[in-house]
Amino acid sequence: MNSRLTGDETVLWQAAARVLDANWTGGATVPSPGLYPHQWSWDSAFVSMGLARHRHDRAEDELLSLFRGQWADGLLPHIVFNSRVARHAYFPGPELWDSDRQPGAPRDVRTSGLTQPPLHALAALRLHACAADLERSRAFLARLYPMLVAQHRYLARVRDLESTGLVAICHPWESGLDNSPAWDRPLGALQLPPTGYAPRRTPHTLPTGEDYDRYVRLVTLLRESGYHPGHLRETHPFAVEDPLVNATYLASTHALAEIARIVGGDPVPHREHADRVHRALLDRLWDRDTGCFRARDLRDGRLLPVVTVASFGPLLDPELPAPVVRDLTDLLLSARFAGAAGYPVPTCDIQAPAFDRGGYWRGPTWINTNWILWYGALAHGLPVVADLLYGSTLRLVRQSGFREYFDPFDGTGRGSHDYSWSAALVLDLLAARRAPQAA
Ligand code: 2M8
Repeated sequence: MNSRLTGDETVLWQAAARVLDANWTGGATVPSPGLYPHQWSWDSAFVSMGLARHRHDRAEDELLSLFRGQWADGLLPHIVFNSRVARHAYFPGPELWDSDRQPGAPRDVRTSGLTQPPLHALAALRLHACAADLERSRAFLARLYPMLVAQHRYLARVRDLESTGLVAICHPWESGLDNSPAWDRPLGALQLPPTGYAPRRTPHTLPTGEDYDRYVRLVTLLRESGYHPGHLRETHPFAVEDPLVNATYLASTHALAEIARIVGGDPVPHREHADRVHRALLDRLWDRDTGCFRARDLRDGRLLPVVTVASFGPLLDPELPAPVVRDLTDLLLSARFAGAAGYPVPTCDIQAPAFDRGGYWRGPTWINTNWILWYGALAHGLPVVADLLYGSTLRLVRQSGFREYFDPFDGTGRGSHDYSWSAALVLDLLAARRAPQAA
């Protein structure tokens, strides 16, 4: 047991708050100062929800800082680089992306050219739900709303590659679950030039050198096309509709409707769009045979075979039909996921050959995916599942600290220490229990 964290909830709260204080750089939060020294997109969405419980002003600054990186077409980049950080502190740094040569990218800050799961409208609404000063919070939402609308418009216009209602990711990094076994098949099909060109990574991160060559190859293709929508649509070799990404997109579209209502905008187009995404999720990614959602590879039209934690992402859909919720819950509690793990939820089906208990996104339990499933379970009135996730998540950090990820069988902490979203989401969980109306 980690002696710092065995005390009551106040002890846990204070320790989580200390992590967020330490990782605050003055305008935003880094996921981990040593390993990820810039600002990441979905990290900031999670972090803002924790900050909202601790330093509300910082929660708003966190999101505003991220949106400094937004491109003219609405793309919200997955990394906003801090120019004060040494050039070699993180690979791939700004030079791989060349954002400063893209006419639509911001002039005063360098960014990546990819996205990440769009949880930001959901996060912004959650900030509002626990704001003490509602007038100030409403003004914040009014300022953020057009940026969120632009983010969603980009996704609908540029990433809905087959006009289905769902958005496609064009790189595994866009899923947030970088080396998930779900991507093995499309990545394996990628033609690589004869020489690798990604530098070796620090030993603790698990994607191998060859994975990195593939990741860098995909970025190079995007950059050389000028991040052009036509390239994404017609030629880019990695194009996948992922259930978790689309579930966050749907949840945030609902949140956008609510934000529109709060700031005096029109919620109706957002509601209509949410309905379209909801139907497309069921039509295109629900697999009746396996009783779960699976990612679809747009390049060959087939569903990808490996079932991962992303398969449960659509629990974020408030209108998911009851039989679908039942099938998902059965699978989640089965020996393929929570049923055989002491510290659920593993990020990959334990019975899949690709499962790896220590392999980054290939098996370990992560706090953010647990939080997403907890949030979805609450929305569907599944208190037993929500309690299981709540208890397992707090047990992990009490035992091993705010680590990046955890062994799903024995709870051993792995990856970086004092990882921001692990701390932030613990604050959100603890606060939600104290004041359930804000959950
Ligand atoms: C990891 O991703 C970055 C690339 O974006 C990396 O491997 O260097 C993932 O865990 C991702 O989900 C996360 O947002 C990021 C920063 O915490 O790290």
